Amino acid sequence: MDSCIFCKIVDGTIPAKKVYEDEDMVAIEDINPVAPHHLLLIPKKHVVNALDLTPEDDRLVGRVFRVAAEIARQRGVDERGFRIVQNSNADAGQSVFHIHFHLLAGRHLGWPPG
Ligand code: IU
Repeated sequence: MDSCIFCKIVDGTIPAKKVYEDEDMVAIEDINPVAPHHLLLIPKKHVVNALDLTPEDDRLVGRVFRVAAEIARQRGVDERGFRIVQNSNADAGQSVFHIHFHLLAGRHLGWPPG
């Protein structure tokens, strides 16, 4: 999608600190981190949010969770804990309308979220 900032991050037109990439997704450092570890896992396919997923994306979403867990393990935050968050639409605070999954770790994460 031409006007989508995350499509541009995925294709490298806009620079970002990529920490992981495979054929399906990239993981980048969030530019406005809210935790000591704050990454975004961004599928390369332009999907708006959870409401836009189709059955053919089931494998992709499962893979995002497995990669997020692997990154948490590599960063040594797996035992203390981490959170994977996907915001869909306004009340959840979605600000970029290309699906992404926040990986948050490195501090106590309160519950319920704000
Ligand atoms: P949200 O779930 O749509 O609210 O999250 C969007 C996130 O994308 C937010 O944490 C921003 O700081 C982050 N972000 C980014 O890392 N790089 C960008 O160029 C833009 C947003 I625009």
